[in-house]
Amino acid sequence: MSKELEVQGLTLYHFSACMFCIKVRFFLWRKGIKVSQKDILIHPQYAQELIAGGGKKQVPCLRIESENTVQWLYESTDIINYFKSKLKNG
Ligand SMILES: N[C@@H](CCC(=O)N[C@@H](CS)C(=O)NCC(=O)O)C(=O)O
Repeated sequence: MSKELEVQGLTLYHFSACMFCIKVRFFLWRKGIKVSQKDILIHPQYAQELIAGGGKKQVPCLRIESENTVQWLYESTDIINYFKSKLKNG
C-alpha cells in the first residue's frame, strides 16, 4: 500500500464517539489509507448489516471482500494489524 490509497473491497463499520473506532480511524488517517466507512448510529440499517454479516453489533469491524469471500474482522488491534500486514513499512 502507498500514501493516500483508497482501498476497494474494505468497509469499516464504526461510530464517531467509539474510542476503539477512533483508534482505527486515526491509524488509517496517519497512514493515508481511505476505506469506505459506515456509521452504525447514524444509519441503523448498517448496524443490521453488521449483525447479519458479522454476527454481533460490535464496532469497529472491518468487512473484507475479496473475490467471492467476505470476512468480518472485529477487534481494533486486529484491524490495525491487518492493515500493517498490507503495508510495506508497517
Ligand atoms: N476489544 C474491542 C472493543 C470494542 C468495543 O467495545 N466496542 C464498543 C463500542 S466503543 C461496542 O461495539 N460495544 C457493543 C458490543 O460490544 O456489543 C476492540 O478493541 O475493538
